[in-house]
Amino acid sequence: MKRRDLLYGFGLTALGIATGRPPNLFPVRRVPTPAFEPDLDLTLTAAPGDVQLLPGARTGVWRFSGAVNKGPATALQLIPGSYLGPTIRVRKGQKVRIRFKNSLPEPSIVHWHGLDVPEAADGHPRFAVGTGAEYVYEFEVVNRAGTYWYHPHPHGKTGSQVYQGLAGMLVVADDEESALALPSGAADLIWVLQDRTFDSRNQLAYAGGMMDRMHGFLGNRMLVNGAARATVSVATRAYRIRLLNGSSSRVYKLAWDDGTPMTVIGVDGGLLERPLEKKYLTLAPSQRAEVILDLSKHAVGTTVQLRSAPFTASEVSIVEGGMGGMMGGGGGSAVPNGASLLLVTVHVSRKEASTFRLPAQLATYSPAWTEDPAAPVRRITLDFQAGQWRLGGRTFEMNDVAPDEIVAAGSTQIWELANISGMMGMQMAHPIHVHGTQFRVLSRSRDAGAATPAQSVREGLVDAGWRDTVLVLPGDTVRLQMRFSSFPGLFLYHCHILEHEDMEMMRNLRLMA
Ligand SMILES: [Cu+2]
Repeated sequence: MKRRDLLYGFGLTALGIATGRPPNLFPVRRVPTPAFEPDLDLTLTAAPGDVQLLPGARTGVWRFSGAVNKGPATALQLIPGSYLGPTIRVRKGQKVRIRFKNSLPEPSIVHWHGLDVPEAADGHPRFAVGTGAEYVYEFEVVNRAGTYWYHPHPHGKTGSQVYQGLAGMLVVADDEESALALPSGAADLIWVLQDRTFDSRNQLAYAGGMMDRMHGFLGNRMLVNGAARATVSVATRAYRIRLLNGSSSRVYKLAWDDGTPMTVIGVDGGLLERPLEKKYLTLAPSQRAEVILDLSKHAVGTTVQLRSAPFTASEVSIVEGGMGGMMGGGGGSAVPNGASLLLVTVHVSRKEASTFRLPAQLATYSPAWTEDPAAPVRRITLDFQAGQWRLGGRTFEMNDVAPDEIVAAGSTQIWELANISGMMGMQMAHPIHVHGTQFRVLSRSRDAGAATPAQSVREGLVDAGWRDTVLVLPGDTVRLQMRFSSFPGLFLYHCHILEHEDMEMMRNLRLMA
């Protein structure tokens, strides 16, 4: 072990001592804690590899692979033929240790998106480990049953690492959910929606130039679970489908092509109290939704398609002024935001007796959620100035925390996220993600002078239930009730357009014990 690693392992930074500043207590875990007895002990390795994505040459990717060191072998489930990492299945209350091994040619660190975990297990970019190094995560699953995911979070490299394939699902189960007897096993599907651009040799192309960074990268091919033409063969029964928008910046407005409503049962933080029927379901980057697709009345031989319905690109991206003509609305992609897209073709291929009835009540929030009229209000503007997307007028510094970014762990605040017009009129829809919490959307209002009505994307928004990522449309002010993690430490909030995150539309949040 190197001297530097030893210092980190014992919680001191050499830098802190050398510069005369008080040494930071870095809660870094390079080795397992002897006192922590995990129910589940995994190794998760990130490494280069290749997969057959298109006919012809195999595509080079970076991918997670896993192994179970202790606990049920079913805790890791591969998505066949996909570059996606294994789906990690855990139960609420389980103690989990994950040994992350970085076999990439550059630093990385993993974030468990949506999970409420101690500071040392949250994957802050300052914890990134180099090639050949390990980082040990130890936490108890305290979240409700739901569909979460994991992805890298190194500073400035999150977009390119996720793009190259580093992402996986993390599904939490609990007793309340099990009692509902929702479709399970082969009827519990995961669909990860991503867009990619391939070069003439079938390799992933991630430009990462100025336009892609400003507008967010948009690929020209839709992949679902890594498949380029996703088709699923199903029976005449009900399915639970867990959807993740795993794209860098694309917004999906999801609908079934035969007019079947989207029956939404869950969002980022688990099941809704009651199912919700929507004509469209808007899914922003990093958001999850769970839907029920009941095919019991469909005839064998019929087909249903999941599509992203068209909308005007300016609903999520407004570019005006002198550079408007040059920049366009879609970051130069052949397939701009709002294009009509085929995502999944579902073939009803066999008969199966089905007696599933969707319960009218899915969950009882405990403790019951209430709006707190006495909670302090913090207004945070989202805007574009001097070539930077900003949060509250600021951009990211690795250890920087402003006074209004220090709050008591476990406390409640109202956040008003105001998406205001910036330099040259540039304005985009930003999916804002907050680490270590699931929050509630209280209300969404619209600036009277806002440039576009954004009716179409707005129609599909689901603001009910627990969320860790909210889409703030241009001109919108969204009021959230935050209930911060009870774990003290340094956490993050940021835009989940991965190019915006990498260009530092991100800030620290310090939770005080
Ligand atoms: Cu953004």
